[in-house]
Amino acid sequence: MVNDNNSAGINSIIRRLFECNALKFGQFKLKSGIESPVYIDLRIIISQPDLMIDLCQQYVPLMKQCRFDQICGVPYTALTMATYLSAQFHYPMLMRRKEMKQHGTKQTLEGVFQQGNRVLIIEDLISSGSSILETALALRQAGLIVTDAIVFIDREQGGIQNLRHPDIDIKVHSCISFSELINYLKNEGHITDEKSTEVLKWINSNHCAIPVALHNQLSLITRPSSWKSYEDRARLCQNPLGKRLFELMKSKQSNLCVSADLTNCESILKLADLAGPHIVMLKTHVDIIDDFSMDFARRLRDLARNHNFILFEDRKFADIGFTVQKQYTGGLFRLSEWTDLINAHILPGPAIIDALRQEAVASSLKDGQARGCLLISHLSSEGNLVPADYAQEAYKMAIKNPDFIVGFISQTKVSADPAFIHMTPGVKIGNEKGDQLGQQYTTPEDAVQNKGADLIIVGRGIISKLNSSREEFETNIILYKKRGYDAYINLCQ
Ligand code: 5IU
Repeated sequence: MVNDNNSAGINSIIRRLFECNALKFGQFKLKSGIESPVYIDLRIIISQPDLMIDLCQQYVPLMKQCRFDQICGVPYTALTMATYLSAQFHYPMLMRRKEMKQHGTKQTLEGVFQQGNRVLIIEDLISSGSSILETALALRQAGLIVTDAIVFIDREQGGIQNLRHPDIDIKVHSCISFSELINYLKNEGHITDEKSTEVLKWINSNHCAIPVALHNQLSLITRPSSWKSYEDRARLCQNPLGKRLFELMKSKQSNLCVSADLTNCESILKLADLAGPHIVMLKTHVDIIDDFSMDFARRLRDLARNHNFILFEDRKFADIGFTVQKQYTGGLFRLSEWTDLINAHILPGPAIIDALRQEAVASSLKDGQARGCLLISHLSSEGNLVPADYAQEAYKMAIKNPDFIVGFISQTKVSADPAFIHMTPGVKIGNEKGDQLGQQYTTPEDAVQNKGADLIIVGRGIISKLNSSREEFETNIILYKKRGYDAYINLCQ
């Protein structure tokens, strides 16, 4: 945050950064492959000692707010900044190697420390938070305590929220936010109004997540035993439906859910019968069916029993507890009688979970079948307004209700707890990036490896072949099944 005392100082730093090309505007390809209209490269300050000193001074008031014994810079740029801060203000430093040493002691941390010491992380800027997390994991693995990090620029791409996740729990303090920086450059006439609007819009719609492989490492600290196979994960589930789902994924060698977005009962039953051997779950939107009847629901349930898959009604409950109970049990659809799984928004607050659970338990007592609920943590549609900390709030509600919440409908990993399943829609094989109405597609491999999906949800990619020959339908669905499952298995190796 720019405060009055040091805003003059920080403004002069921003101007000098701009003048020496550390802040660039144009078209840049980022490490992630995304094209960005702005590029920030603070590495060059190592060649400008006066700028380096002034910039590091900005960290000092924030450091005074943190409790720590030692500091550690994230390699490489911030290593130089941490060195200055350490030497100038007499804070003992630690150094983390980015690459594992091939000879000698093989240690990744250099310097003197004791287990239980508190380490403050110094970084130049934050986008997803991955670099800070990597450093924090190395420090925590060595028995050090990490609670805070300081960065110069917050790119406002969700990194601060990502690191507030309860599995990570690092508070990041920043000297200046991206929008403050852009506003300053605009007000001083360094960039045009149009440029400022363009880059602020870009930043707002380009939030970034912690990569799946890194998120998975979190559980290595809390659960050192191997957990990655679906079998291992079934054992960790408190919810019997979650357990059944992981077991099905193992026994059917499938992590495929078909989204039966069809508008008449016969075609859904045909799909269920043809897809049944290859899927672990069939998802419905019953309110799009023209001729719904409870007889259809019973026939669908019989097919689900015969082919051994789970029935998921994508109802997206989002009302007060009193209302969702009635929507779940009553009306034309009487969902609680025949569906295994439903989903809910967390927007109305935690009572929505209690309300749905009460009815799910009552129905399970009647028919002996386990029921569960997913929380919606993200949406796949373009320009959706789900805020950056929504997934974290979903996670907090899920960990309070592990008996009922099976996992998340997500676009990135929400939890490192292997008992929770992550299901990802918006999956299609081919080059289509989306449809005409905001849907955004990704491949099975990208969904599993980069978006943290344990299970992929595929609608039109599969149902479009329902009226083709049986052989063509099967070849296509088997391709989805194989690509989704292989992607998961590859991730485990
Ligand atoms: N669905 C999404 N995105 C979401 C959520 C649900 O696409 O974020 I939450 C549903 C909508 C549709 C199915 O029923 O998943 C995807 O169908 P296609 O694969 O045909 O796009």
